[in-house]
Amino acid sequence: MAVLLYDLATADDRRLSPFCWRTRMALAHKQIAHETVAVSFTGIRGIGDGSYRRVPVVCDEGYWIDESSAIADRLEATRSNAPSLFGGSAGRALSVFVDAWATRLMMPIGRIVVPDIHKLVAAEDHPYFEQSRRTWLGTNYDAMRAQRGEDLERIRRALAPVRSIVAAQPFIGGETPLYADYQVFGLFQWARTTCDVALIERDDPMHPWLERCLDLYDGLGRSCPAYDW
Ligand SMILES: N[C@@H](CCC(=O)N[C@@H](CS)C(=O)NCC(=O)O)C(=O)O
Repeated sequence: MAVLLYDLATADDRRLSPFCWRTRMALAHKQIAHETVAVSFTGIRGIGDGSYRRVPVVCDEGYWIDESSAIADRLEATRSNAPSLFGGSAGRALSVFVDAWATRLMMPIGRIVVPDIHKLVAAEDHPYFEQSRRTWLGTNYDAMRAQRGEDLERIRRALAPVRSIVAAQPFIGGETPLYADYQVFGLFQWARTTCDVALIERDDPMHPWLERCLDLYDGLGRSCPAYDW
């Protein structure tokens, strides 16, 4: 197999990483045949030459690369005959903006999903996962759960700009998706593969967009266990 994607997985093979989902969707968008290699949190250090601390990591015909945005750039540059991930320089700039915007949602979503992810990760990951997430989020699982309602409100308010776009057109990219869609979709995959708290309600105008993203590439987003919000 020419292309391998090292993809974060829980003990029951839920593919939970928002960043790996960006890359998985980008690979499908670019019509690149690939295989995924499931890794646990503590398994990341065993990838390649042992220097990686985060996934996604891709081995593209022997060329190793990490960082989801760098991977997207490489796929765009090396597969110029396949559909574009950005649709030109304006779409590439849009993705930089969406990356920064999505990063601001990581903490409130993290506080919602992390206590549930703890129950799903491999047993050998438990001590590392609890300590690292406590450091990142600055609080313990009970306090995260207590804050869920407030975080949910914050997330739903923060989704307003994307909501208004996808209420008016099928995808952020227009009639068809761009990488910006996958950047936002990754956040939803992180949550729906691990947590029964729905980030959006069924009557939210973002819900049809989420369904459209889930339908892409023969239902790729539905290919691992997840909650049906
Ligand atoms: N900026 C990186 C972020 C990647 C990242 O944070 N990946 C998480 C999974 S979502 C990870 O590998 N975490 C490993 C850990 O926390 O030990 C990217 O865009 O690829």
